[in-house]
Amino acid sequence: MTLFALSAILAMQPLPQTAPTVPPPAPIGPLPTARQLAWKDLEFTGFIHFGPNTFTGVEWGHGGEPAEVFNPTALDARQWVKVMKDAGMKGVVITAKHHDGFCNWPTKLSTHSVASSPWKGGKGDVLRELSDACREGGLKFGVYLSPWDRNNPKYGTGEEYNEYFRAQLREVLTSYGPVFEVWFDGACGEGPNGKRQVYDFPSFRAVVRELQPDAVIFSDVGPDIRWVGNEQGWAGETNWSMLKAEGHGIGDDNPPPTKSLTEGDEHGESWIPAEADVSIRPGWFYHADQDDKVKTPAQLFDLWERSVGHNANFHLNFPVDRRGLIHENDAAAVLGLRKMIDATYGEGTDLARGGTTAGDNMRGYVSKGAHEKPEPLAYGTDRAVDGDAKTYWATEDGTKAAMIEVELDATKPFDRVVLAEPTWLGQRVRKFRISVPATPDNNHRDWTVIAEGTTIGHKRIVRVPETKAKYLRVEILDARACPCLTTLAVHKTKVPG
Ligand code: FUL
Repeated sequence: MTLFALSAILAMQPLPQTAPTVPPPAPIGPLPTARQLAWKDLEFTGFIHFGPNTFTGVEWGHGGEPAEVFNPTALDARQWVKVMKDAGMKGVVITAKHHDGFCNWPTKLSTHSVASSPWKGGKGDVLRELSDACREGGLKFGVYLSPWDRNNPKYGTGEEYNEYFRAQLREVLTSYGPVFEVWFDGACGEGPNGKRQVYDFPSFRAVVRELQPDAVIFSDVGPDIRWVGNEQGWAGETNWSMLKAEGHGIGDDNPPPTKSLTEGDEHGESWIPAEADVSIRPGWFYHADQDDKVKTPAQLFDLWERSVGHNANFHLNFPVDRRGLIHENDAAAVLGLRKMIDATYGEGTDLARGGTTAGDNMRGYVSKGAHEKPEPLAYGTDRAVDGDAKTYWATEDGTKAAMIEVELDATKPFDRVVLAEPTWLGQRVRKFRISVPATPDNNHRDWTVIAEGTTIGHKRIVRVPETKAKYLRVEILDARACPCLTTLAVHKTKVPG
């Protein structure tokens, strides 16, 4: 059957009359908050690890390092922002304080900070330089503040340290303008006196909500964003934005099973989407002997597709070097990644965009006879190929399976199919299948399955074998509620020239 024959059959179906304005599908919970939706749209963000470890060459400082070791020779936060902006990142999170307790801002609460270092004669403030550069360059600014503090004598005392930590949070959340993300590491080791601390996370979160209500809070179990369960930068092919967070803690304190962090949980009671973090080098902090171990653009592209393309955000770390710059090798690699993304997914690369579509179920479709001239439908199949992430193809309530077809430019091969759901209505799709006509005459009777998959969510990039076809069919085989798609796109990977 051709697309047009299919449309004609649809047109002949005695579908019920509907009101002129068709209501959207009812959302199915749990649902994202506005701040979670805004964060998800960022897709690709930067991470900066910088502090005494940069100068001592370790990953975890013991907290006894003298502040004198911190002395970048040419720190330029504008260079960091330029690299990240050029790479297409939308925000950056910096280690305001790592486990060694050294503060990258001149805190009034401790002497273990940039104020005691030789850098800029003790007058420097890394958070100020970065937040100013972010404002100028149009990048969102976020902070990592490690609760584990191997320097502060209050660590391990209980409420006294928790109060210190909340006061630090207040400083960083009130001094540098809007903060889009607050990153709570779960590590909880011993402090300078050998004691461990019991963190009061509910009270830490309350400070963030009070001072930066639009900021998302990251930890193993959210509340807004979850860790993806590995530090390699990829999410599961199955990846629900829901998580069973109840009863689980942060760090070593009864964490959720790794699989549920990597794949989420269809039955999770909370909407907590995944952030996939990884460093562009083996270490989070700078080590000169890793200058030749920077991930290649092709490796980064693979991770980008397996994070952003698996319904997670990609959070890529740069270990700023001893000069206070993103190293040339790291900058070249991430700009190489950008070129690869643009060559494959950039403007004008979608072979399905604006193509003729059909489907076996369209919400609010009313037949006016076999020879009708189709009118644009609020939830027609064409909404999935219009390039607008806010419009979507939707099906009638009660539907669990539905099919959409698109006519492609037959002359070009492809190897990627991109699908996306309107996640503000909840994540729905459990299972899908992608096919192309089995015969060169496109008889529309025989189809070859080229891929099968599970979840979709905000964005699902499906790697399919290189295929040349005139038509593409996506069958949603199972869903939690009537299927909807904002995007059906088709691309061919290209090595940039
Ligand atoms: C981990 C930390 O222990 C590492 O040093 C690094 O900061 C990474 C992002 O999170 O838990």
